[in-house]
Amino acid sequence: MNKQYLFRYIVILFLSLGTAAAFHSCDFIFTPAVGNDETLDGPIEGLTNEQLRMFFQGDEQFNKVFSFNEGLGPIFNNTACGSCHVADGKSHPNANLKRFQKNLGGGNYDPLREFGGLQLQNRSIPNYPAETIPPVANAVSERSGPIVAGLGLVEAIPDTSILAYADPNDLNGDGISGKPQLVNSPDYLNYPPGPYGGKYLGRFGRKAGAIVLLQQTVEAYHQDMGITTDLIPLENYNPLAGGYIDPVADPEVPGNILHVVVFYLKTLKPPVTRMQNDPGVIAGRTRFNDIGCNKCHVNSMQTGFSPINALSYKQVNLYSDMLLHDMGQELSDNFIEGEAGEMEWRTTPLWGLGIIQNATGGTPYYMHDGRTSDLVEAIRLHGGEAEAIKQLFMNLPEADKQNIIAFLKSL
Ligand code: HEC
Ligand code: HEC
Ligand SMILES: [Ca+2]
Ligand SMILES: [Ca+2]
Ligand SMILES: [Ca+2]
Ligand SMILES: [Ca+2]
Repeated sequence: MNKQYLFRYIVILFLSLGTAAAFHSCDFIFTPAVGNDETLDGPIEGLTNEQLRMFFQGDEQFNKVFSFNEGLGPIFNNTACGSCHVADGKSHPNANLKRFQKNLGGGNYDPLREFGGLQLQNRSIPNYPAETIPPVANAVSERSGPIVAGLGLVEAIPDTSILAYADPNDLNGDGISGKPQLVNSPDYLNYPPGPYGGKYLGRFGRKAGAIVLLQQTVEAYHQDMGITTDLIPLENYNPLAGGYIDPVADPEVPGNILHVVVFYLKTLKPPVTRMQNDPGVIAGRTRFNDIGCNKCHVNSMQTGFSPINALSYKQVNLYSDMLLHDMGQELSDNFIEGEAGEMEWRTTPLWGLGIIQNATGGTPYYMHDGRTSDLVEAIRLHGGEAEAIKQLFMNLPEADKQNIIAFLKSL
């Protein structure tokens, strides 16, 4: 389960055998997080023993593969959280999920609930039909699972810090109009009316539709795996096939398991940077900020108070403003989600970018649906609000472009 600890142990063993000289770089040995920087898995520093115990329980549950006898389905997309967030990283595009709706124009849509909208569950248990996308759907949003590391820190960033970057009407005239996703809290969270006209600031998901990690987790169990929890105890079934009684009493996952999985997400360490002393990386960072990539990919924010000490008042180098941006026609999914229109996406945090290929067979996949494995192409796909800054990138001398790429891969 934990390569990095084994690795540390081996390093210590080597040191005590006096063979340290066998390593060609001292850096390699004395970096505090040796081995830690090649994997997204692992706890954030500063957890108590009790918290570490919960973390490891959560890790196990996150990777637990559900079977029919344990409540999987009747309809589902995949059998474990870890099947889509492989090693806590991004999913392979063949594990993408799809949401559909009928976009009626002018910001209106029909969620097509009678056909199982909004999420397509394309798999099912034996003798029960999976869903298909009905022909009336004119919007299909295909999404790959994002990196889940570091999200406890992201959750602990105060709303005000994120909203400080919002400029929905571009009043400062820089062409960037970050917009907050504002959503109603689902009944099962039992929240009071939110601070923004009754709504809350959404942060999680590709269009930032979920407010907190608990919500994201409950919905993932229910929608992605067909697993009921005490927050959503009713099965998700295919409306065209009718209700379904399975052999497993609901909730299929008890509250304490839900709790450790959420705790695990909260306390997964943020991705660890690499090659920070490389001259190309240093130059790339400067260029990245000079040409304005950081207007959306805000380098860092600060957490506020958290009941989990390790998350309190920490710098978070997430490279995102956590806001929605119009990214142009080429990235449109024609799909509306809350405040997010067809062309709008939440700025993807860029941390972990350099190691995501470790979990997907050596090939990385970028953008919301994993459509490209090439970072330059990922940047070229930026349109809309990012068009002008993308052009600045495209017009850079080749060496500067390569430095920016090296910088991205160091995150
Ligand atoms: C079928 C694949 C799949 C499965 C299974 C799955 N996820 Fe996800 N996950 C996704 C996708 C796709 C998204 C983006 C969703 C969106 O855009 O709304 C996501 C988003 C998330 C996020 C938010 C990430 C971010 O950057 O905002 C978290 C946290 C998360 N999933 C946790 C879980 C947990 C916990 C489980 C298991 C209970 C799980 N997921 C199961 C595909 C999956
Ligand atoms: C207007 C805001 C904005 C600007 C400016 C911007 N980005 Fe992005 N970036 C985004 C959004 C939003 C996404 C997610 C788009 C998607 O997945 O469809 C994204 C995605 C990315 C990704 C893919 C990440 C992944 O894991 O899939 C990379 C790499 C990236 N941006 C790099 C850059 C670089 C380099 C620049 C400067 C040349 C830049 N961005 C400028 C908003 C922006
Ligand atoms: Ca079930
Ligand atoms: Ca459905
Ligand atoms: Ca602006
Ligand atoms: Ca059941």
